[in-house]
Amino acid sequence: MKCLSNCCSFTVFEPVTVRLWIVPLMSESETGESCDNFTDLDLTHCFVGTSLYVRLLLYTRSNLDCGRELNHHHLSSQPLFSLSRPTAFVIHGYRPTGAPPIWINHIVHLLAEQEDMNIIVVDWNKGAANLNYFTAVTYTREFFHALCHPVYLKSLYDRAEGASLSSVHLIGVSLGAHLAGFVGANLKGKIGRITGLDPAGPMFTRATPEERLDPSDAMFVDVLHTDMNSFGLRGAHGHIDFYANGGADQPGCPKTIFSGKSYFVCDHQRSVFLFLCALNRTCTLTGYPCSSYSDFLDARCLQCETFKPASCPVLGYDVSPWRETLQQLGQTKVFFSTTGALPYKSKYDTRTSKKFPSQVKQTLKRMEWCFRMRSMPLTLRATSFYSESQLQHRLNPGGYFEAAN
Ligand SMILES: [Ca+2]
Ligand SMILES: [Ca+2]
Repeated sequence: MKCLSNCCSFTVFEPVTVRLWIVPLMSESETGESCDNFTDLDLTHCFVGTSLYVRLLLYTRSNLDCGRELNHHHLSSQPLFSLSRPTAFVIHGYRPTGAPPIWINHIVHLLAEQEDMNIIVVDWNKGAANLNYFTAVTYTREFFHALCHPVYLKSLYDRAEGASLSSVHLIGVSLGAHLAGFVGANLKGKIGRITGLDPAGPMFTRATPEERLDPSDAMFVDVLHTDMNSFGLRGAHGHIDFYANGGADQPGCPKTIFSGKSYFVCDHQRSVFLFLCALNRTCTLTGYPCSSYSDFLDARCLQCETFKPASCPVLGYDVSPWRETLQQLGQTKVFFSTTGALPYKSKYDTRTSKKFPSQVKQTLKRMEWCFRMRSMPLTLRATSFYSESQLQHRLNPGGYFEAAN
């Protein structure tokens, strides 16, 4: 069935006729330009099921609010697309309601603020909008052919003087993160960067690196985890894996099913909102290398010497201060904690007085850290400046440190 107008009807189960209202794929901008919109579907489409159909919508600083659909096999036929600029592909995930992701316009605008680039929104809403999640997962396997045949993409960059696949950045959300991995793997890992925002867990928990996002899929892979115990994927999958608040549950998200849809999606969606916040520089989310979240909370992971002269890695667009070090390290797990609402302030910053010698500063940092992170009895490790007994502290609910003995 093909819809030629904004409204089409068809029979699902005789004699019930379902009428679908489809938001036009094209609209006019304020200046009268013709714009291509993200595919807007509804629950009825999801119930009936959609087949995979991929659209590439180009945004640049010249057309930030007016997408232009690209020809899959002739990207450069659109005059606004320039191979001399870096290119970011934004790939959404499973869409159980069929509605466009609410964050698409935000991420387009924020990416354009970072630098002058081609921003290509990969609209695979037809395919992602299925009540049956497993159908959407199946589509991810054939996705890269529909997105833009890897051989074509490679030859496009090979032919262009001064252009390189290393200037391509794939940003994938949930299932989109694995899609980005498949595209990257088919390009032999020559894509510059893949950012995976809470890569999807269901159907991927036992996947091999070839079957999911992994560090070999691009020259640099950074991953953010926010819902590992539900819709996200456990484990480390990039050169750097950021674990927000431990990577499983997020502060401010509902704890009971009585909160409705938000109960299910809040932790998972937080990955997008944290990344937007980082792009917007509203929040500075520094990740501290650590073996576990528990050790992080106990302030056992404050060392950033590995990254000198830079500090510890910060979530966001610019990874240049840490990129080479992280590539050499192989895979690094880093942790940070946030508050439960915008601007998702980090609960800890590294400000300490320069008047103190380094060991005292370290102790003060640990005390401040525990003050912020824990509301339970805690023990600080001794340094040569303080005896073990001096470092026994208890944090009371009022927020004051007390000597325990
Ligand atoms: Ca892979
Ligand atoms: Ca969770």
